[in-house]
Amino acid sequence: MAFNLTRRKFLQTASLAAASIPLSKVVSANTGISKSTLDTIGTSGDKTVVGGICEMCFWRCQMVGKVRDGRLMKLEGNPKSIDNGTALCARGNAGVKLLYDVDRLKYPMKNVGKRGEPKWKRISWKEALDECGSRLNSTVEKYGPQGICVFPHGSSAKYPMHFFERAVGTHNVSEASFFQCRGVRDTSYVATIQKAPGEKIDMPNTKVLFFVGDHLGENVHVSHIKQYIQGLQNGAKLIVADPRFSAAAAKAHIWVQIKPGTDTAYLLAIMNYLVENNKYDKEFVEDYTDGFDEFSDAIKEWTLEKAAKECDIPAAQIKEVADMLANNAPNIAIHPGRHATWHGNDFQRGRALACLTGILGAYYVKGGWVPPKSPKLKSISWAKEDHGHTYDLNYNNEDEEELYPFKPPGTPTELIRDCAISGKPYPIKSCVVWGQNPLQTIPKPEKMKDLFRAMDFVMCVDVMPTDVTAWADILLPEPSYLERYDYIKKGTQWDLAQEHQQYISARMPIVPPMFERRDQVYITNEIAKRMGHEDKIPVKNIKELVEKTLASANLSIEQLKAEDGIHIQPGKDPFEIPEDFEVLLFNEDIADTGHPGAPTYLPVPDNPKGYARLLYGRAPVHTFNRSQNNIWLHNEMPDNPVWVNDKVAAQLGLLEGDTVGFVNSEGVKSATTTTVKVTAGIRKDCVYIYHGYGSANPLMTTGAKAGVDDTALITKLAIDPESGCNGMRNNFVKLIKNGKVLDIPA
Ligand SMILES: Nc1nc2c(c(=O)[nH]1)N[C@H]1C(S)=C(S)[C@@H](COP(=O)(O)OP(=O)(O)OC[C@H]3O[C@@H](n4cnc5c(=O)[nH]c(N)nc54)[C@H](O)[C@@H]3O)O[C@H]1N2
Ligand SMILES: Nc1nc2c(c(=O)[nH]1)N[C@H]1C(S)=C(S)[C@@H](COP(=O)(O)OP(=O)(O)OC[C@H]3O[C@@H](n4cnc5c(=O)[nH]c(N)nc54)[C@H](O)[C@@H]3O)O[C@H]1N2
Ligand code: SF4
Ligand SMILES: [Mo]
Repeated sequence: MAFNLTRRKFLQTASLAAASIPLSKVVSANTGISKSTLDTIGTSGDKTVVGGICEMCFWRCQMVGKVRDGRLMKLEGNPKSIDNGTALCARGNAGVKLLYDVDRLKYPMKNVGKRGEPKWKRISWKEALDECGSRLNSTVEKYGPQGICVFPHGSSAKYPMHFFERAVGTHNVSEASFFQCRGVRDTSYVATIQKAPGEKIDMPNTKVLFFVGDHLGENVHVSHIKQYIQGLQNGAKLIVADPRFSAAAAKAHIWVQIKPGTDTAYLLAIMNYLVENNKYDKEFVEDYTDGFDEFSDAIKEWTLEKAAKECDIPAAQIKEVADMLANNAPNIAIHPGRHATWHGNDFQRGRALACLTGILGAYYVKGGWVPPKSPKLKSISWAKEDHGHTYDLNYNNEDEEELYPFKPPGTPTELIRDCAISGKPYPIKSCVVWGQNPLQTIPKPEKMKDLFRAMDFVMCVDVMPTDVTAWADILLPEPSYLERYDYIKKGTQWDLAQEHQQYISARMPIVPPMFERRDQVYITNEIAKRMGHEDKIPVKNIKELVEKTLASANLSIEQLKAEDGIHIQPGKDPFEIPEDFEVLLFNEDIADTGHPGAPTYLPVPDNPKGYARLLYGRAPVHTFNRSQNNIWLHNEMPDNPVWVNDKVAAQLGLLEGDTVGFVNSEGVKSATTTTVKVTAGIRKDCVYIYHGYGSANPLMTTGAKAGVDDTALITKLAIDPESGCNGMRNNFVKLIKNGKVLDIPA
């Protein structure tokens, strides 16, 4: 390295996430903004380029790049940011290594071998686009627009997604961030408080933080982590319900080692106790809620004792938690969750979290759930047309979505996969994958392969050769987030107690794109021209899209650059309760669809004899599989050891560091092995691995075959009945050591 710092030291100073340093040391107590390393490293000749917006994950922190002779040397948080400040996490810092990763896709490629066993031939952009245009066209001509399915994710996938949804007219669009992530959280809150909740809790100013499965610290989003740490520094009590001793559980005042899948029973018992003992916020309930009587009737059965048995935790601890919440209400922050697709009973858990917040009056108050008011900008994209499908987060969708009345926007993944594989009720024959890796992020990956096999045409736009790219007929390379214009990041200052401020920033390239990579607007427009939609093209190029969006706030790229990449303006009071705000403790619309109108616990299947439940979560220094080939991050966490309870390990004769493989209850074996982590920090009935490892694509020369792929073992679906989202945690495994399958003791 050119700097006079070793790589390891560099990562440590820079990283919020590196497990070796306590977060509180990185973040200063007053501002939460760590001192910029800008002054201490790099040489004076380095040029600072503003306008960077990270996309190593989807939190999108604001950055600057230090560029020397046209080469990016280092990324830092933008000192002007009132959100992430000068802090980036380990992954954000390591973006440099994605940029220059030699394995990255460089040219358009055509697969002249088989899907899944590709032989790549470099072709020209014209050839590639002609083929995409004509193949997609012929699908539309033969089968109609719904014959195309789209799996998008990330900032570069929005424009093409809108093209296929709005101009072409297919509703078969399934975003990973909805159907495998937060869609069910959003619709459960919409069905309760008319709004998607975000992660909008006022943590810095709260008295009690309540996390149900949120593992902040391993789940790393910089400004969110800053809020969390500030809350703890300000003396907030922390309650964490998690079957595992997560990074958050390690900081908790109360760790609830709950049996997986039973969280709704737990929340209902807390609420029932509060109601029965008159410990809820009567005034708030009177003024702002609806359906209290039906609600309190419906949850009556959930005594502390009943829940204690169901959740396998002490009744006294449930009471302790309930009292801690009630004694500090309304200044309590109940985290709405983020990755909420767990066990297929997730809509009801979301409803329970939202109702608990309601009966304790913790909406729009200091330390409670508060939605900061962001600047308004016009969305510049393909015009919406009437194709008979909905575009918004609106839970009363019509037609085929009646199956899942509280589904997020788009079509549930399973409906698309079933339709594509069976050809019923209609054929789906082309597939567009853009910034999603469904072979490692959608349960039952073999079914995904069946979908690809059933296609006439598969195109994929990506930056790395991840698993899904091996299934494309045409593979197109995009510039990374460091080489392109696109995303507008807007928001408010991270601490609501500070003066209300808003910001607007736009992603601008830190270095120009290399090789033959082309951005989303170029690719989409060229395909649109070839599919007869030229007249609808909304912008000529990506820069125009950014300019037009900024213009709606009287800004321009030039002005943003002059303002160091971030425009800051006065904000609005986030605590003001909207006129139509209402917490629907009982929701008649839900009851009308045949689902429970009051939050209800739906039990999940128990472990089959001899199996442990497979749990998974975030690796603090990786983002899913997308960062596995990043050499800095790989070196920090090269594989994902499986957490095994110490007593179970003793019974099985397993030692720390033993090599093991997995077999699940449907007979699927892991393709790779990992090592054992023996710990008292996990329940006996489950094992845990970090998600995103074990890539099968050998073209990722660092990341391939590192660790075990959790998704490959997630072969049983658990579809949430209200939302159609994919639960993933009703899968059960045994460990294999030296070829011997070990039964997990009951
Ligand atoms: N088993 C299991 N499955 C999960 C989860 C889990 O914890 N366990 N988590 C779920 C959650 S919360 C989510 S949000 C989803 C995420 O699901 P995905 O969006 O599928 O996850 P990523 O790994 O981010 O994969 C995205 C793909 O985008 C590519 N990519 C990265 N940058 C760019 C870019 O700039 N342009 C383009 N075109 N492509 C790019 C990557 O190389 C990768 O192939 O996964 C869900 N699925
Ligand atoms: N470093 C890093 N940070 C990330 C990401 C990343 O890829 N890497 N991805 C981002 C994204 S897109 C998302 S959606 C978020 C997800 O982050 P979160 O929403 O916080 O995490 P999950 O993956 O849902 O949850 C994992 C935790 O749930 C616990 N758990 C498992 N089953 C149960 C259960 O039945 N009940 C309870 N109470 N707990 C249970 C696990 O033990 C684990 O600690 O992280 C974000 N942050
Ligand atoms: S949390 Fe980390 S990876 Fe995510 S956007 Fe911020 S710096 Fe990048
Ligand atoms: Mo997510």
